[in-house]
Amino acid sequence: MAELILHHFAQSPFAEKIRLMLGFKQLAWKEVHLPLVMPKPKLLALTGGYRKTPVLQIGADLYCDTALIAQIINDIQPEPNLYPLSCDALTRMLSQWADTLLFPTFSGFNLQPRGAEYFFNAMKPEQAQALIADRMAMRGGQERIAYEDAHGLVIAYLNRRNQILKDNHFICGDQPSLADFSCYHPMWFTHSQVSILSSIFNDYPFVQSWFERMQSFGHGSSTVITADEAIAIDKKVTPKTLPTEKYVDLHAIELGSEVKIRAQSFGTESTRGKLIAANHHRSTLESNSPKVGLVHVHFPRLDFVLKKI
Ligand SMILES: N[C@@H](CCC(=O)N[C@@H](CS)C(=O)NCC(=O)O)C(=O)O
Repeated sequence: MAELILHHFAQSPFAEKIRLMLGFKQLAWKEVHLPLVMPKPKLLALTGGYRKTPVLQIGADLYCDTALIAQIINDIQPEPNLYPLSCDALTRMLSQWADTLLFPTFSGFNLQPRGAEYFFNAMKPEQAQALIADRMAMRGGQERIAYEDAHGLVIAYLNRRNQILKDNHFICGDQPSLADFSCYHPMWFTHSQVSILSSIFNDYPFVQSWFERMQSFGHGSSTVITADEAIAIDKKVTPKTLPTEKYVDLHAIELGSEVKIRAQSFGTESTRGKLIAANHHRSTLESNSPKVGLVHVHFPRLDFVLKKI
């Protein structure tokens, strides 16, 4: 089986979403520990510019964003299925909602003002300052959702989730699916990084027992390697042959054009390369540099902006 290398750091909720999936699928994987803030020269050499956490590397193929990484892991190890047939579209929609709305709402709750004090006090002051400045810049200067608003929303969302989980073991029914992992990681951050706020969950017993069921999947088995070792693995191979499929052109950009691609919001640094494939779900850029050789960098189509250079 292809060797999975996850570039991530321990405190990252989006990385936890993937670590837990790797446990759910009982996979073995390698991990490269990333710095929490820029600069990340070795990651950027591989991705051509994408900086977020996590990134999945398989040889000379780099997969950006957990929406795509989840699909790749499921393709490699289809059972247990993250997209059960009975709720394939629903679980994808709920997952996108959780990653783009539930997560920032929880961040507003987790990181102001008691939670922030608790979280940042665990670091050296200069580390805390660097992290705050880095994430402010990633938000383009936009403030987090205010604590009072976030708190009210978190309660409303927990109430709804508690109702769903009263009659179901998982969010879409009896089986875990993608949406469970996306709803899990913001709550995991509260429990693991700002446990001073965890008492908010006490009123939601069905959410709590669901959380414990999810947590019991674990992380599979992993081995730590360095970023240089990951680059050496990449340089030994060429990217996987792309599947023969129709190019889905949504932007009137011909295949083979030089393009840049970036996340729609939060961390909008772009990746440049040659557009070599795109279907409804993902686009693929090819780039070639002396540092990492020929790589294919893959992005989800949803929530990403594609432009011809
Ligand atoms: N939509 C992205 C979000 C990833 C994300 O925002 N990750 C955070 C860490 S949890 C991040 O990149 N922070 C800045 C960094 O690590 O450089 C995904 O699903 O992968």
